[in-house]
Amino acid sequence: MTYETVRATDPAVADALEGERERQNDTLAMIASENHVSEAVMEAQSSELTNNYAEGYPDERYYGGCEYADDVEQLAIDRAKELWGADHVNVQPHSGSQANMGVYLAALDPGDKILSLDLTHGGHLSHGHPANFAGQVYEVEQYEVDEESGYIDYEGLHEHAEEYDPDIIVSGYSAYPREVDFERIQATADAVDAYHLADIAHITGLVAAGVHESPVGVADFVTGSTHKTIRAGRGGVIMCGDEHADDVDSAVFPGSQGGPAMHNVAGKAVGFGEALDPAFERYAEQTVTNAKALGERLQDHGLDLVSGGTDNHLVLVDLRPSHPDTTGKEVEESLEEAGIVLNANTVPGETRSAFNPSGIRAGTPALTTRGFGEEACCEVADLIYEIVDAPHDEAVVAEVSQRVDELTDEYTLYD
Ligand code: DSN
Repeated sequence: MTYETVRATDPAVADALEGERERQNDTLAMIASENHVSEAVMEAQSSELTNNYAEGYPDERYYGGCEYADDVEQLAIDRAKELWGADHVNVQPHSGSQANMGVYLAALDPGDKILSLDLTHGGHLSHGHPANFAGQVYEVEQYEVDEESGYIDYEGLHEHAEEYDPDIIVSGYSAYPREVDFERIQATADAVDAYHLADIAHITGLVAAGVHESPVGVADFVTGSTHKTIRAGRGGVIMCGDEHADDVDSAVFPGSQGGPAMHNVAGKAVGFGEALDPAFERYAEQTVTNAKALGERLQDHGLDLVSGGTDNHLVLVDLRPSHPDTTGKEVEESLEEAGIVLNANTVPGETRSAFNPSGIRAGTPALTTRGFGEEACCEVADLIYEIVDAPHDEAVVAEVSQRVDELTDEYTLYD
């Protein structure tokens, strides 16, 4: 995609857009929640649909001029249903957080009780953190992972639910490297007569491709984002059974959003269509294979992985056992200087602040999109280790940077 038209009228913005394209081309994106969409998705996202007001749903709009908006939204809905096997899908949420907001509005009353995973153990702000609307509107208690094993403490969760009597249990996480047993959490939700929201934001693509257990048809509500392990552009999605369809749709519009961002819905339709191609299943499998290879190589270097490994697209490294004086932030900053972009992350039993935590989180969705296989991911693990071991050594940073340049030249991205 070129920005010639923007440049003609607005060189400052064109500079920033071109700078960002170059940044993505020339660095390795390892933020576990990021990916690179196709040119087709980007073109759809920049279409004339950005001009359109389409409040309502296909064939039931509050505005005229929605003929093509209807076509695009129906395509996105039909493709999403096919991908995830859901009875009902709402493709309008602007983000995963807003998808969660839609479910809370559909299922809860203000003051109702949420039981969700603690943020520092891998949860998400929108699962009830005090700084988020969910923590302000609802009563929230949180469960944890077992600090020894790093796995969800399902038994502790069950006991906690029996004591707390929540109205909704939230599963699905932002920094959890293991397969989630949605059926077991559903059994707990059933036992305490609570709804179950499975937020699969991180693993939407893995679930669609069948490389992670699906909560669709198990949990009452499933939310996801459309830009992490699936490459459909930035946005959110809600899935549920037909019995919740009207409540969910009303909670999204008019409950929490006005007109949908139809240009993004077009991006979702294109990205979902791409994910229905059998090649996407191979992509999702390779993403997981790559994460395992990355993790094992980091372990070979003596680094400690939370839970001892990964079943999905991300690894979470606890730096404390191997490098007690090094923080995640220091490593994040030096890695970025060398061209590897990931994020510092809290780890279970965190002893530092969330701003300067003890871990790093690294994901393989974007590298896999670039064409990386296990061997290249092992090399990236070697580079990460070199920086972890000497984050302030300029010679090491320069050497890693040079190797990153070679890798980005070999695995090209956008023209
Ligand atoms: N903030 C995202 C992440 O990085 O996991 C989740 O929304």
